[in-house]
Amino acid sequence: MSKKEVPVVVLLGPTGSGKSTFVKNVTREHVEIGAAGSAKPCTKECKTYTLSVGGDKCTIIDTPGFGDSPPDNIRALTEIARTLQSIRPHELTGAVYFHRITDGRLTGTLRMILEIFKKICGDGFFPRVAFVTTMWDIVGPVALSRYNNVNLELQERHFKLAEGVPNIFKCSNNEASCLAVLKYFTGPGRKPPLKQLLLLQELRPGVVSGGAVKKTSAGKEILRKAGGGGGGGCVIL
Ligand SMILES: Nc1nc2c(ncn2[C@@H]2O[C@H](COP(=O)(O)OP(=O)(O)OP(=O)(O)O)[C@@H](O)[C@H]2O)c(=O)[nH]1
Ligand SMILES: [Mg+2]
Repeated sequence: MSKKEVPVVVLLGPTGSGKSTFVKNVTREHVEIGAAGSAKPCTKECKTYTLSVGGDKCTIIDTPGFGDSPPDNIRALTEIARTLQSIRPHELTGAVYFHRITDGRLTGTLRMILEIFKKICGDGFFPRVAFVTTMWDIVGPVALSRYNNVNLELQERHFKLAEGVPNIFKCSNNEASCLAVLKYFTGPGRKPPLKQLLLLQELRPGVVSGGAVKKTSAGKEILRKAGGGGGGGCVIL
């Protein structure tokens, strides 16, 4: 990547995990945020923001979250695939996966969503993946050591996709903790991914249809599960 090209980082994860809140914290723009405590998906379309991270430009992409409804998940994956296809492959520098620390360990749907994420990325992209646990600002002193243990366990058991990567960040709903994540992807030490995202390798260039997305590894992962749900619920903050 030349110096002039701006690294692009895609934000992915379960609905309500704090992707849009992260965007709001680093851009200070008006961003649609889900209602507190609501399980309904909020962000429906990908949105791109370019900002300065310690003097370096960085582009981030907010995406629709995943939940327990396969049709909604296929729709989200199709939207993500369409957006990512429009980026030059070598500019897509990293992916961030979000998890609410207050949700604790990865069980059920949360476990499945991590598997979808891994299939979106593929092994060749794992060294450029970072994990963010959110909601640390509401963890009180009594629960802190319990959640620190959960964080460590997540890192050891689920988030260690590549060796030697300091890839887990705690975010406390403020600018500094969120910018620290993006610094991982910017600056002179930044490295391009070894390979393009698996999702993009598996799709032919051109118009991305839901049918094509269902045949990708991530699409197949979504279709392995049955479920229902959906809806909306945004407020502007
Ligand atoms: N206190 C606190 N609240 C947070 C944090 N991150 C997210 N929230 C709240 O959690 C709710 C959902 O956050 P969003 O940022 O909309 O989540 P999202 O991942 O963008 O969700 P989708 O767009 O549905 O995929 C909102 O009410 C946020 O205010 C955090 O770190 N701390
Ligand atoms: Mg959102």
